[in-house]
Amino acid sequence: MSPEPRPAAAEPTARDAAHDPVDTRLACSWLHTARFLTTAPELRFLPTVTVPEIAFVGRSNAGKSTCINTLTQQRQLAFASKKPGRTQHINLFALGRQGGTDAVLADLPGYGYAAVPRQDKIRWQQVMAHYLISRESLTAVVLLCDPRHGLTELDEILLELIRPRVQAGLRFLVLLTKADKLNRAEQTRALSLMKLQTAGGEVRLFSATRRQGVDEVSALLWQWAHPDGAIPAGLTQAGAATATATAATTATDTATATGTATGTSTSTAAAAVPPDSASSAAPD
Ligand SMILES: Nc1nc2c(ncn2[C@@H]2O[C@H](COP(=O)(O)OP(=O)(O)OP(=O)(O)O)[C@@H](O)[C@H]2O)c(=O)[nH]1
Ligand SMILES: [Mg+2]
Repeated sequence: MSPEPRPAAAEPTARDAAHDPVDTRLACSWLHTARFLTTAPELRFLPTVTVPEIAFVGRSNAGKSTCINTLTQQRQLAFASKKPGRTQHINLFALGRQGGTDAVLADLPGYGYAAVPRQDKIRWQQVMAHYLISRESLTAVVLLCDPRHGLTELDEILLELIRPRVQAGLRFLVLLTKADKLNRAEQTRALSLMKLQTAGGEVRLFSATRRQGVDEVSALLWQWAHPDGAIPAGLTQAGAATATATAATTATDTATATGTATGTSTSTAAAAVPPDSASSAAPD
């Protein structure tokens, strides 16, 4: 555990975004355009992307894939499963209207699941570290953390890994997932604690089943992807106002992702992250 304060988040905040209802409608409509782009076992097989890329990272079973499905209002876009370790590749989803792409979401394999063989653990953690350090299009990271478990040692290592990039402008948000499992007092306590741990950084409560935090997070992602406020072609405010908010709650693992991994990356050697032998992510 590092005594250093965690990376603080960049402005503007989700709270600011939530003050503007147009932003929320636009954001939800935009997120609903998400479609599968590609899947790859490691960074060097990912295509080069020239638009902002937002990665969802965190412990196995934290709810990353479910969060992506909820935000995009699609039931089976990303793999989600009760069984930890379900996502084993880096999966990219393109966002944008009329065939255009103005941002990409990345669903990363989770870490910390004890039942995974040691070699697989090391490989996944290296894949993730390599991606976080070297992926040039990465402009934002959403760290999902189940507040019932708090930050794990591997979460702390991840925070240290991305600190230099956060200081250089990478956006960063901690989502306290499965907030529906906590009562109101526990939620308040968890939020305060995580804000302390992230040195006042951006932290939000999130529940896929109750859609808690969905509008705020959607608006924040929209702002991250469109920092100059420009509305992409084909996404008018009138169109956005009619966007459906079909809630994707808990998705199942029936989808198959068979995208072709193309392109190259200019990345350097992966940072060695120790396997998490102590903790185990128990399925809910
Ligand atoms: N109660 C509740 N359960 C949730 C929520 N989000 C996800 N889950 C459940 O948590 C389990 C794991 O969800 P996933 O989205 O597959 O988690 P993941 O972080 O992608 O897991 P890996 O791919 O293994 O890294 C599934 O059974 C989900 O239904 C939530 O907000 N509330
Ligand atoms: Mg997953």
